[in-house]
Amino acid sequence: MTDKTPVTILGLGAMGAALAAALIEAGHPTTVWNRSPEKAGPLVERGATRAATVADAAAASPLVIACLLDHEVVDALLGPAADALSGRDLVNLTNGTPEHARTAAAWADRHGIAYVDGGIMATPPLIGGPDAFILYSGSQAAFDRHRETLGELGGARFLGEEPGMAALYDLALLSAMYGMAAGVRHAQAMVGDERAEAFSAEYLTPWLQAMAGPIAAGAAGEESDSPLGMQAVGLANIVAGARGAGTPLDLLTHMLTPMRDIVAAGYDDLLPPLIDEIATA
Ligand code: FVH
Repeated sequence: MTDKTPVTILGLGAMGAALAAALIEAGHPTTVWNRSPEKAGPLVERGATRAATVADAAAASPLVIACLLDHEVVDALLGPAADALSGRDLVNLTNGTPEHARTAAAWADRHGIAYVDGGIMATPPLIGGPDAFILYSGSQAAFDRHRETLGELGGARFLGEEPGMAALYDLALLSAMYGMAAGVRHAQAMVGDERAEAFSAEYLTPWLQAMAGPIAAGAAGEESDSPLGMQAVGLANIVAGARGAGTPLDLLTHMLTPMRDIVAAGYDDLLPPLIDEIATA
């Protein structure tokens, strides 16, 4: 016997399987369901119970966690299981928009289901470890009931009862990640494939780690030690250097337009060469 809350996981893709594994590891009675049932095998070997249907899985636990491909799949699977979910707490960790979250919360409310939407800020191997955190918004009561259980998956951060907040922050953080990934690829392309690995390990990773804080603070309006005029000149040099290295300039062009406006607004003496550089990018 255990006093740990029984949990159901719907969806055993890379992430759902990691969530289930962390809960089993923490001692929660864990019921799993997946469209392709064979994916439950390794989890059953570790102690999970495989449910034959979504409704059976939902009925097995007071806390049901969905981690599926997208909200269309969630709707298709959970719609017919609404009666089984009624009276339970549903935490939906499927990636989606704030509008998806609000629609799901309204649907849950109509069926007597307490709904919490979530955004996972981790990759599957990080789940359950110190670097994982998960954003939640929606029913405060349901979140409070399961704060400890959800904490087994990674740091649990509640953003309030507006159901779309977790999705909004999730998508904003992901947009920063994809922007960074594009910048990394651009930097690696500039130095060339043969140097990319050593360059990344020795210089790029420490550089990005050191810069993340100052960049976020500067974008949030904190005073910067790096004057805009200097940055505009530097950006023009990056464009010229990338062109010299034969690297496509697409990534830089979206930064050049606002920079051109900034330069036009206050750096008249820098304007002609920068406009030339930018105009030909
Ligand atoms: N993996 C990651 O790095 C990210 C980290 C941040 C959060 N995301 C989101 O988590 C959701 C699930 O992602 P995933 O990594 O588990 O994705 P997959 O491995 O592709 O698994 C998809 C699951 O969805 C099931 N599924 C897909 N289509 C259907 C359908 N038509 N009917 C029923 N189930 C469906 C799929 O089932 P199966 O293919 O195994 O039968 C998997 O269980 C996602 O929102 C990420 O954005 C992960």
